[in-house]
Amino acid sequence: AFLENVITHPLFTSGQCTTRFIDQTPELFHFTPRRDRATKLLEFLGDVTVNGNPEMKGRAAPSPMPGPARLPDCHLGTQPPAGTRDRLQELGAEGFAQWMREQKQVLITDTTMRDAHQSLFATRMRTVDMLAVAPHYARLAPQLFSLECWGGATFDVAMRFLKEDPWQRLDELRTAIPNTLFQMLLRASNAVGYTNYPDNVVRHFIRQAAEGGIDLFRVFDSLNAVDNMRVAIDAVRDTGKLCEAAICYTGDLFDSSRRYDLKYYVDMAKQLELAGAHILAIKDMAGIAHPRAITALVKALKNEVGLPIHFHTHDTSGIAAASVLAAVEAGVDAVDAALDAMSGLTSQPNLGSIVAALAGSERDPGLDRKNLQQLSTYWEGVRQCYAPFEADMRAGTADVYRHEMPGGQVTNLREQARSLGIEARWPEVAEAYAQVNLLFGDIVKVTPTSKVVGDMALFMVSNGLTPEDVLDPSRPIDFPESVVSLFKGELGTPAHGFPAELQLKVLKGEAALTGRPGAVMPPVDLESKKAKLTQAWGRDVSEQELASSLMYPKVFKDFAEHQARYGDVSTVPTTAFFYGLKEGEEITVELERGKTLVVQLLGRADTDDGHVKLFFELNGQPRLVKVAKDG
Ligand code: 3PY
Ligand code: ZN
Repeated sequence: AFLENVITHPLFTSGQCTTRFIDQTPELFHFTPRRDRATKLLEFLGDVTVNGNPEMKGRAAPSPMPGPARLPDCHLGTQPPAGTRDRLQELGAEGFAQWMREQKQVLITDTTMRDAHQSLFATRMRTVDMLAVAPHYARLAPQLFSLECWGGATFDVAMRFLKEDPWQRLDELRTAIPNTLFQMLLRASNAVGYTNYPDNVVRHFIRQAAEGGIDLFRVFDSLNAVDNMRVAIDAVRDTGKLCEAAICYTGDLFDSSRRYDLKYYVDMAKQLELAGAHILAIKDMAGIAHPRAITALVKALKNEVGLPIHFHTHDTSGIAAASVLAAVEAGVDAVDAALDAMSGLTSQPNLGSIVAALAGSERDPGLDRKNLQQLSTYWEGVRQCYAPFEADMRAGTADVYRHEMPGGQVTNLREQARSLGIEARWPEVAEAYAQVNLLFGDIVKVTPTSKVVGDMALFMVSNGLTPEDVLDPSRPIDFPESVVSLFKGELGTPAHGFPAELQLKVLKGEAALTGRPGAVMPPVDLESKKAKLTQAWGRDVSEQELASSLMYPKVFKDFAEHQARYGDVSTVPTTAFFYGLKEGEEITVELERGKTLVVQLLGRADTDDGHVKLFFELNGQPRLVKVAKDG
């Protein structure tokens, strides 16, 4: 390394060095050891083995450690049969929507790779576990309408906690599953973040997602503000992909004390149709559209709008499958479900059971039940690795009709409560959540507004505040930042506005935005942002990485640093990623297509200087890694 530093130094190469060159050029002694990918990988495994994955702090590892999940028994040598993606390519977006309306079967979306794990174990499912079963999906379930496999919280969590590139996940899944529509959840102008982005950033993100492999964008706004959805709707349409615009279901259609009635939804649906949606989603993020409500809603929408309708719900109540079947009965065109082993509780209702219930009927979804069972068996094995992230929930609960928490939020909010040391007071948090909704004027609660309601609920419980205390003008309150931002109108403004007195108190006299937040945000100079990133990283930065950085600057930076230090860790088997290796344990890691490493931990020894020496065998060769012990 020293010699290399000498012969590459500019003074040396220009022939200008003197005899004092070595003494006067200290940088010759700065060695940046060239670490190949295998070395980086061993360092990562070494660090997790010695210090643990920081993500696992305070969580008990599963015991016994789960073995590999059982893959379906299917021949992968054949071309996958044509599916909905081929149909979209053939018919175009408008033609595809027309096909959806005209055909009889109920179309089924599998949410396992997005909402199901977001809702059951805080979005922690890793790419490697999806990728192993992906080619099987393409062959065993080509009749599926779509796979929801991207967007929502997956983008953030992939980089922040899993140290994976979400774009790479999309690309690899796309290669493995060429035939079925890929669906993502897009929070309109909040894209895949928690705050509004400038219009050109939203457009740029959608273009990258479409090019990266997304075929169907489910677009929603967290306050049901159609004006806030137009930028995203137009951008999706420009890509030629399917634009599914969502109405977020809130409250109870039949409860006259609530503001969300049939007319409200029908009006919104008509606006979305005019705005250019190809498909209409009923997004029941909390799972509170009970069978009677969904029947009335689907019938009304079928009568009043010409779009195919796609129903999304969660099983938090324990009776969501009844709503799915009611929606099918009422003529809905497509429904969401999660494969059996990943269904129920805060996730989607059970896909295999819905298919069984409809088998032989006029609307039989035409999926092979034995094949679905094999896929589910695989997920059952995968789920065990993520047990430490699951909320200890054993049964459905009718309480969801009162608090209206989105399924995807329950595990996260419990997690936040845990980190504040108030997890044992969960029933009070749920109660406070319902109170905050009323304090805020009965709003739609879905990411990001649901997060604001959750923040405020935790704030009230931790500080022992009642709704009366919150409203009391003589009691000063330092509201959480997210609450201030909501009342400033930074996520938009509900059609009925915010309650004036509380808004005054929260904003302490500051003015609020009233229009669409994106309308007053200057565009970002994308070229110069990219140039800055290129300079900072000393390498080419892709448009996708630019999009990651625009969404989450700090998270992206930390992720890119991790990647520079340890390489791509997405292919490390999940137990090794979270729990490290035990002595004697052997794993295989695919570094790139056709290049597989076999890694075994042979033994370990503590040193006197606070390090641990790990003795690995890498493809049969001994390798020593020395890891500093944390703290
Ligand atoms: C998300 O935005 O991530 C959601 O799942 C909302 O329901
Ligand atoms: Zn959902």
